[in-house]
Amino acid sequence: MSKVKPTEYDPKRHSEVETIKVNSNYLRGTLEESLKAEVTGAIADDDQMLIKFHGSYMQDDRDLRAERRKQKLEPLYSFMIRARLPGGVATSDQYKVLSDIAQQYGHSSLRLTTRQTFQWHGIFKRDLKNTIAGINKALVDSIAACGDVNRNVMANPLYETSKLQAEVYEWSKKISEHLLPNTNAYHEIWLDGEKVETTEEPIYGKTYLPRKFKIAIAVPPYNDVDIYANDIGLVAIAEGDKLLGFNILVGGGMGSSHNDPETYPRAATVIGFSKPKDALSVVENILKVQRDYGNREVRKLARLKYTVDRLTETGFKEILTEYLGYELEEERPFKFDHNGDRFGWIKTDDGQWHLTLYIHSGRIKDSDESRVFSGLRAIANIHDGEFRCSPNQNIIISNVSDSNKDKVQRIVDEHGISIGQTETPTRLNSLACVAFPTCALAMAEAERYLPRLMDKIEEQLEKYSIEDIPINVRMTGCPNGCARPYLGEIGFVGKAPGKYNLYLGASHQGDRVNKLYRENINENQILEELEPIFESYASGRNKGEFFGDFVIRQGYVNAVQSGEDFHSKRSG
Ligand code: SRM
Ligand code: SF4
Repeated sequence: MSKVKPTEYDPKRHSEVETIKVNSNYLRGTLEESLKAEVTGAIADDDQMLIKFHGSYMQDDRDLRAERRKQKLEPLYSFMIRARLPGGVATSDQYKVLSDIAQQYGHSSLRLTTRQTFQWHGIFKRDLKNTIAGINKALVDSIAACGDVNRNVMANPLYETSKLQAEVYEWSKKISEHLLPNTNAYHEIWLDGEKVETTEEPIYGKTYLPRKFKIAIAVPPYNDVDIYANDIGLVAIAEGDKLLGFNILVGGGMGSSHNDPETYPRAATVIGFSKPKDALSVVENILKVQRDYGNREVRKLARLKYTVDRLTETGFKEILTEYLGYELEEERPFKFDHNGDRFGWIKTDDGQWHLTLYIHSGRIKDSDESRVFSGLRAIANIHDGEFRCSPNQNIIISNVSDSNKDKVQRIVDEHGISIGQTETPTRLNSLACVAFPTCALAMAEAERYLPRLMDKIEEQLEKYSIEDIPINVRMTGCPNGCARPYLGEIGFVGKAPGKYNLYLGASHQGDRVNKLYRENINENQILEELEPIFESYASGRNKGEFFGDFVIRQGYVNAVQSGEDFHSKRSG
């Protein structure tokens, strides 16, 4: 195994993005000048890369591209802003501000993301600074929500033992804060902070990480954070309410490119156990191994999952041991039985109520069917607890007192918001990424299309009387995997407008990725392919057997254990 660090900055070998980072004066670039340029709604090319570290992406409205081109206008540029919200928690007062900002600058719409936070879309350049400053006034920021750094740290939003939950939530904040970049650029550019020269980035260095980096914490048996999709996963090991430590997982990730065997989704693997007192250092050192050994030449191969596979798991652990100065302890037994949200009211052991609402495709906005945007804002007016984002694009009204419970329920009813009692479990377990019109990388629709496809899939499930069995369905508009489609028992990945690759066979608990079953098919073909499988599942499943396991037992696809398996010829 080569222990040569490939990542000391070398402009001849390294990708252009590395040079942009090095030359950026710690993420400042020419962002201030770009914001002032009134002739265009865009910002300079290098700044488009750097602004990601500040939690924003430049985008354009793809629905309008052709028309604007015809009119010889530049594309309708605007910006997406993503909040950093460890564990997905916002107080009711914070939510009021975040919602009001969406009303003022973001078309009265908020996006609940698959990593437990809020996004605003369609912010024009002239409003960008006010918007980011406004978010910060609510004591929420967007630092490092995107870019080649550690992103929003996820943690289970809710389970019955409130003490353990509170502790794990604190860990998500601690890890997120610990891994924030040191540069003052964000405060200077967006908050008119004093200009302070940055002399070093103690954890990251001048080139930050080779690629984005993601961390999640899960408390078994709930895998609602999709722990296996993260660069680092921490699985809390507890005795009752007492946290004993964390099993450490590395190398999860979803992104891949169509027909490119070098790229693949990978479920993270367990490499050991850490006591709470060492956990921050373990996380920091894994990140540093990735910083020093990750691929800085080819961005598509730069995620930790490829570093782990290149070094081998044993090799990776050897280097980590060197960095830590000791070996991780043996992993402890754990079991997940659940991946997804639990809807409706639950009461925690401290006597507080929590209501998980089902938000169609994760979009908070008013429509003919339900007035989700207005309803949540009205709840914020009377609620003094929290709004918790789930990792599955839903929202939890959390810490509601007995006396407020009926009032909250009344607002929910008046605004036609779903509490997940009338939908099939399969619809409740479905996820779709944003895709069109804002995502620059979308090849097909997702958020706007999945609900319609689900209507038809539900008809089939009902026809074979399997509508009460939860099947995880995930759809993305491209193979980057933002709704974690490769962890779907049924995954749809956009190939072209109206065309999807159909993947089958992820585990229901979310620890095995799926495999390509049919390529480039339209809606009719999707339904034709799925119906006989549903029919056979209805009559041939074993007791308690989940759909993802059934399709493997029946040979529709092989189980995927590695990147190689993902691309090898399927059976069936
Ligand atoms: Fe993602 C890029 C949206 C979760 C893997 N993702 C993008 C961009 C920024 C497109 C771009 O680069 O121009 C999308 C912006 C669309 C828009 O208009 O908002 C985008 N990703 C999202 C969100 C909003 C999807 C959603 O509907 O909720 C999610 C925001 C999460 C957050 O709050 O931080 C989102 N993205 C994910 C996840 C899921 C997760 O992290 O659990 C993944 C798969 C896990 C992983 O990282 O491997 C994911 N996004 C990607 C990738 C592929 C990365 C790779 O390793 O190859 C890209 C493309 C890239 O980085 O080059 C990408
Ligand atoms: Fe865009 Fe692709 Fe991510 Fe969907 S999966 S949001 S289409 S990058």
